[in-house]
Amino acid sequence: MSDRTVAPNNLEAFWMPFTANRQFKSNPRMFVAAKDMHYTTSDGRQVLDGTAGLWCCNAGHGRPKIVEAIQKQAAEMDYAPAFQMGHPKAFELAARLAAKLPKPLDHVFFTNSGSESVDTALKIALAYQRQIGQGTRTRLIGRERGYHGVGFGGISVGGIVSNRRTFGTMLTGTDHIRHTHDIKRNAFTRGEPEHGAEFAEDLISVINLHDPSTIAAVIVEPVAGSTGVLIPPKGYLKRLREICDQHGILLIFDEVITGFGRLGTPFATDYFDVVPDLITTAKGITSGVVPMGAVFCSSDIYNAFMTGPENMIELFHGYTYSAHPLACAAALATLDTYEEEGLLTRAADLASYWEDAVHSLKDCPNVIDIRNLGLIGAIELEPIAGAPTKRAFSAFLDAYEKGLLIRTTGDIIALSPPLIITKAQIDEIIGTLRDVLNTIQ
Ligand code: PXG
Repeated sequence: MSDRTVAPNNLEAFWMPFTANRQFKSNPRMFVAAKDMHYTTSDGRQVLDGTAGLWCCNAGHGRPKIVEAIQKQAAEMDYAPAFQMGHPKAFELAARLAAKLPKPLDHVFFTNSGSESVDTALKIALAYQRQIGQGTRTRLIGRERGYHGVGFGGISVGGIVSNRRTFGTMLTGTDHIRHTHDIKRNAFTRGEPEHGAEFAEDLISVINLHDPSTIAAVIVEPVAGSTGVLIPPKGYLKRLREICDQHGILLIFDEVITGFGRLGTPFATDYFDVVPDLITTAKGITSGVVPMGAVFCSSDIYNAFMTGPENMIELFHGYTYSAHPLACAAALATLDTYEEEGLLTRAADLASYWEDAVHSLKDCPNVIDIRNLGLIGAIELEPIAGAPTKRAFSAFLDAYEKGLLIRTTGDIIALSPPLIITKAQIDEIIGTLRDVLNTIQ
């Protein structure tokens, strides 16, 4: 047995994130290696990755170009100060990303995670409004069931109750519009639901309540991921854009999940043909290999800060590891891999096969809804009375035993495989899931 396959004896010290620690530690599940579409467990089993890690390993695992780039970068230059110094790969990466963005988005601010991207975008929005003489615009609007990471900014505009309940009063001056989930009217819709564009009108109520002159920005996930995959109703995002335009409010798309090919276009903004003022990303930017995030904005926003004495810092914000050399090397190699293999649009080729596959689970026990878009799928289960989340978690455990990694939230199973998946592997995911749904209580 090689040292990498040895499971540790002592699991106590590590306080695991978003995990039932005691349950995990009494029956641990360990991955020790990963290649292409599969993980290897510590007991030597292969597990098919139905979730691209946590929605991040879009190019699959152990991709040679990315591995080589990191190795080379670590040997060449480990770190360069992020403030008042630069290194070439940061500029090269920003330019390559800018070239992929819809106009007028063309500037990039680097972070290390989705949570940091969200905080960065919210702060840029507030500072920008002030910069253009709209300093009364201090409110930030999010949406119920929204997930924008776990920083105080992100949980304040976020709408997942368990992520907020225990953390005090958070940011003041936030408000929320309703989520768009409407299972009564839209159950088993393929792709974008017909019903619910009118939920966008909530924004008008919030604007009227607070007065537009107090609102800086609205942030939404184009497709809500973490909460269990809520696809926006037809026309909804366009309507949000119109309302923001009418009232001088910035629109932020949180594309931490939808960015980098998940919907079959480079970004969700391309898919829905709605261009926000700011986009937050992370995850797929390096295919999950090195932590990195980025916020995209327009020259208008960037240039609004490029005033005052030239020796002055324009935005008092940034991270020690913004544009870390290892992350930049990984991201450049990831973009190469995406481009060489056409991965940023590959989900479009697979989308209808994927849609038929996930919807074929409709008649399995306890399935109350199935949703899909691009290479995202969700299967919503009827909760066990008095024991919410238990049914889906049993599915997660059973799937893992049967060699498939899925993700569950509440009683919803979410699927988001690496974009390199084959049709045979899609069939395998669905076959295993059918077996799981027929097995669990
Ligand atoms: N915004 C969105 C839309 C996200 O999905 C974040 C921000 C925060 O990113 P970081 O890198 O700070 O975690 C996310 C993260 C899940 C799951 O299973 C989703 C996320 C993270 C972990 C699990 O749905 N999304």
